[in-house]
This record gives sequence, C-alpha cells and structure tokens, in this order.
Amino acid sequence: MMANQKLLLSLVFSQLVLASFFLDLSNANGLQLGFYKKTCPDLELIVHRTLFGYISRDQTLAAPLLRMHFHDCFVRGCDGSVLINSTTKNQAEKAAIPNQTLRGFNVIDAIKSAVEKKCPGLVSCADILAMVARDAVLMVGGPYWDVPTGRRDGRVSNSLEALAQLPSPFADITTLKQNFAAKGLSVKDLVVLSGSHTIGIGHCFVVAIRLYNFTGKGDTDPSLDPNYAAYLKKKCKPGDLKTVAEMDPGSFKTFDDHYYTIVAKRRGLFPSDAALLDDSETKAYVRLQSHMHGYSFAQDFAESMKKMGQIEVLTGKQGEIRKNCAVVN
Ligand code: HEM
Ligand SMILES: *[C@@H]1O[C@H](CO)[C@@H](O)[C@H](O)[C@H]1NC(C)=O
Ligand SMILES: *[C@@H]1O[C@H](CO)[C@@H](O)[C@H](O)[C@H]1NC(C)=O
Ligand SMILES: CC(=O)N[C@H]1CO[C@H](CO)[C@@H](O)[C@@H]1O
Repeated sequence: MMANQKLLLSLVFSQLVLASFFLDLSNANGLQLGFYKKTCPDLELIVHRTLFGYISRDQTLAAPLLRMHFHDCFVRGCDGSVLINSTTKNQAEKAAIPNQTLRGFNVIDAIKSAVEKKCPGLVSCADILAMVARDAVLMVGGPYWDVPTGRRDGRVSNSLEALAQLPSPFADITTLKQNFAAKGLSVKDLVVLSGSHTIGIGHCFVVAIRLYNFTGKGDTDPSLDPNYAAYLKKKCKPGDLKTVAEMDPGSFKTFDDHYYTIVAKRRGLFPSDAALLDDSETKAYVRLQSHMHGYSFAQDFAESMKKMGQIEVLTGKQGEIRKNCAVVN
C-alpha cells in the first residue's frame, strides 16, 4: 500500500473514532455504559433474575413494564417520576387517566428491594425502570440494546403534567409528531416506537368511541377496516370498563413485527396507530416493515429505545437516589 493511502486511511479512521467519541458523549446525555460497574457489579444480573421470576410466570407483564418506561420518559424525562405514589397533598402522575391502566409497580418494587439489599442507596429507580423495559422486551422475543446508566430520580410527579405530555390515543399524526418532537424524538422514532404495540392490550373503553360514536352520530371510525370493526364490536360492548382487546391478536405476548402488517391492513387498535398511515414518512415505514417482514424493525427499535431512555435525564448531583421507588426520600 502506498504511504499516502495509508495516511489517508489512518486519517479517516481517526476521524471516525473522534466522531463516534463525540457522538457517544452527546447522545448519552451524561449517562454512561457500566455506570455501576464498580459500585454494584451484580446490578444487571439482579435486575434480570428478579424480573425473570415474574415474566416466566406471567408473560403479559412485559408490555405494561415497557409502557411504564415510556410514560416515565415522556413526563419530566426518565426520572422515575411515574413510580411515585400520590399523597394527600399531591396528585402524582400515577393518578392521571393514561396511567390508570399501568401495572407492574410491584415488580419494580421487588427489583428495587433486591438491589437495595446488595447495593443500598446507590441505584436509581429511573435506571432500574430503563433496564427492566429492555430486559422485559428481550424476554418476550424482542431485541437487546445497551442501557447507559447514571440517571437520578426526580422529586416531582404531577398528574396534570402527565395528562398534558403523554400522547393521546385519539391524537392525529400532526399532534403525535409534535408530542415526539417536544421530547427530541423524530418522526422515525414515532413510527418505530409505536411498534411496541406488537405486545399488550388496550381497554375496550378506549376503543369504544371508535366503534360506536366516532363523530357523535353513532358512527364507526371509517379508517378502521369494517371487518375488523365488526369483530371488535362483538368483543367490546358500549360502557364496558373491564374487557381488553389484544393489540396484535394471536401474538400479543411476543415481541414480533406484526404490528406493521396490522396497521397496513387498517387494523391498528387506536386512532394513533391508524394515524401512521396519514403521513408519507410513517406510512412508508409501515409499508416497508410490513412487506419486508420487519427486516430492520428490531435494530430500529433498539436505537429508538436507547434514545427515548435518555430524554431529559437527571445526572450527577441532580435529583436523588430514591430509597423506595414509590416515595420521595
Ligand atoms: C405514539 C403514541 C402512543 C399512544 C397514543 C399510546 C397509547 C396507548 C394506549 C391507549 C394503550 C392502551 C392502554 C390500556 O388500555 O390498557 C397503550 C398500550 C401500550 N403501549 Fe402505547 N401508546 C403510544 C406509544 C407507545 C410507546 C412509545 C410505547 C413504548 C415504547 C408504548 C408501549 C405500549 C405497550 C407495551 C402497551 C400495552 C400495555 C399493556 O399490555 O398493559 N406505547 N398505548
Ligand atoms: C404505593 O401505592 C400502592 C398502590 O396504592 C401501594 O400498594 C403501595 O404500598 C404504596 N407504596 C408506598 C411506599 O406507600
Ligand atoms: C354520542 O356522542 C354524542 C355527542 O357527543 C352524544 O350526545 C351522545 O349521547 C353519544 N351517544 C352515545 C350512545 O354515547
Ligand atoms: C396504577 C395507579 O396508580 N392507578 C391509579 C390511576 O388513577 C386512578 C384515579 O384517578 C386510581 O384509582 C388508580 O389506582
């Protein structure tokens, strides 16, 4: 090889190393891979093992735990504020309508207790939630991603903020794009992270408006496949507060790429799922993953989750390390 070619190569290489160095720093928002490596070397193992105890008994827990991390990150950043209980003086995020269907708080508490036994006062609830969401997805067949840690727990949790900042299942594509942009997430992140709806359930009372009174005239949402609407009407009767519908019927317990086929067939459960067909970029992604059997979905999902997990995080001396995830110290 000629000397100047070598030089050129090494220049390109050092540029790449430099570029990735800066990218890592700026992307990680002050978080760090292996933040607890010295202080709590068994952390990832404790989290994984304790979680596995629950998920191996009840696979449906993976979905609400993933959703919990999303709800945490979208309100005041990923600071564990979704885990805080209301008090006589404060209506916490948990009390907000979209949170009423969250579950799995007991799992987080059990993991936190197990972690506290080994490494007292060191590991934030926000970090635990981020690792749990990752491991939960992995345990039901989804991709793995690195979770840089070092998040600190917030001291504020407010139900009105949750209501204002969490995207509504009735939102149109413009609003959804704004909701995500407000958190530094792209249109691609929106369509990729919506793929979470390949696992889990939705309550009939959320879907009912689409089925029975979409514009207040006793009508059905025309964006819904009529055959699917008929199927859902059999399942979801007006006024039913209890029944749930699988978001990916037949495989709602496993993390696969069916979501995009479902949305492409106009069988997404919520208007916010259907809305992904109303924008050229999100529509193209839905079509592509549906035709190509999700060929890049797993990798895209891992990337977008890593990004979501870094929204407005508290680091360094900010916030606190909560002793009990449900109460501010
Ligand atoms: C794009 C905006 C989004 C809207 C409007 C939305 C809305 C909803 C709604 C209304 C439910 C049903 C809750 C119930 O009735 O019990 C739900 C379930 C769920 N969502 Fe989303 N979601 C969105 C994005 C996301 C994201 C970004 C994630 C994760 C990263 C996520 C993960 C989940 C999961 C896993 C479930 C199933 C929960 C269970 O089985 O209990 N969603 N979502
Ligand atoms: C938080 O609230 C839940 C549900 O009401 C309850 O089971 C739990 O004991 C509470 N935790 C604390 C520490 O108060
Ligand atoms: C449908 O919506 C309209 C307008 O909001 C309302 O007046 C009507 O009572 C609703 N019907 C049912 C069955 O809920
Ligand atoms: C999980 C949780 O805390 N859910 C609460 C959501 O808010 C309602 C009241 O608005 C409570 O009844 C639920 O317990």
